[in-house]
Amino acid sequence: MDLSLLRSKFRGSMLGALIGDCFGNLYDNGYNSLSDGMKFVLQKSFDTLEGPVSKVPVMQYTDDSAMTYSLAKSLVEQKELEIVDVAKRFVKSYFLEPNRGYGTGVVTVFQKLRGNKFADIIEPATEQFNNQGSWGNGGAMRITPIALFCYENYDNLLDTVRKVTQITHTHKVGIDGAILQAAAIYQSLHLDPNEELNVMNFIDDLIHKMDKIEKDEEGLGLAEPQPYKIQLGVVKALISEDGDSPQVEKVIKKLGNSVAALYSVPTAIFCFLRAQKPISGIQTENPFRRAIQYAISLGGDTDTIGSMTGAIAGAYYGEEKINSNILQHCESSTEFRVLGDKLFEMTVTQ
Ligand code: 8NA
Ligand code: MG
Ligand code: MG
Ligand code: MG
Repeated sequence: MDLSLLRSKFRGSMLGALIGDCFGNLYDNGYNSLSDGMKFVLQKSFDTLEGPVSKVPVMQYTDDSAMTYSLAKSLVEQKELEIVDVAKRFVKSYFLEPNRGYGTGVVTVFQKLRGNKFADIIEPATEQFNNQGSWGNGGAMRITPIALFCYENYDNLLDTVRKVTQITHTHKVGIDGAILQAAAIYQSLHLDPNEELNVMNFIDDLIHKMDKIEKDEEGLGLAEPQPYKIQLGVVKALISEDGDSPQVEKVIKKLGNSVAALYSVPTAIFCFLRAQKPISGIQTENPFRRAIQYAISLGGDTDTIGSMTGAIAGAYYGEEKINSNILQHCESSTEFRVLGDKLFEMTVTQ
């Protein structure tokens, strides 16, 4: 692939994660889809922020971007995955800014890590929720830098995702959600946005990957042994249903919009793929924006589903499709672009 396009895709993925989080943070709405009124506000807000830069306050990012930033910064400075360094940065960043909307359980992990002076990186996470570990989407929401870092090595991707995720999430469903999100970004990075996306191939490739991963894992202890493979099948079925209706209620019912990785990562993948085509009620020609706007319109965990959708879409389209005025309204967008560049420079053989 052309190197300037690939650099743009690295930037796009980091920036997409940030934009989805910043916008989504403003539309947190319990577990209901956005009301028609709020959808209208969202449409107008994108329209306004795409226009000439006004004095609208900068949108703050949340835990999703805080952790993405820490992870990217660690990779760039250490030049490899240094798991203790990553854990220290997560903890430091949390105690500096604890009000970034962290999950209620994960805070205990940060306290224990600080308490044991990082002597054991995994134990605090394994003790979560009566030793089940967390199945929240906190592993998946921050995984973008790892997908970029492993651009040239899919075999490393799985192991690297597992290590980074286990700092806070040891439940298989939490880990596999992070793997699926990373795999979706990885696939997007490798595709040429100037060619029409083969949506069915994209899903089939993910189903194939998750089938293997979920089969390789023993003792899942769940009624449904291949939950992500099943949910990706649902994504496929929903995509196949024609028409331009946004199917919001059906998507929420079948794919979910919650903080659970299983009921948010497949949703983000669906949003990216569905937004290849126009969606009624969302007025934009820009498929990157459409994906994030659609993701947020589903309600629920809007910052995280918006962020995960943005990371996948940005990795596919690259920075070209990201409105530069919007970026000026997102906290730390310059830093996120620079981190995308640095990850590109250290990862891609030039
Ligand atoms: P987490 O590990 O605390 O998990 C999130 C939540 O999932 C927990 O608080 C539990 O309610 C539930 N949960 C996870 N695993 C289990 C289990 N084994 N048994 C029972 N319940 C369980 O944190 P996380 O990092 O996974 O959370 C990520 C989400 O939290 C993201 O959406 C992030 O943005 C944040 N979040 C914040 C707000 C907010 O506004 N404060 C709202 C939603 C989500
Ligand atoms: Mg958040
Ligand atoms: Mg939220
Ligand atoms: Mg969230």
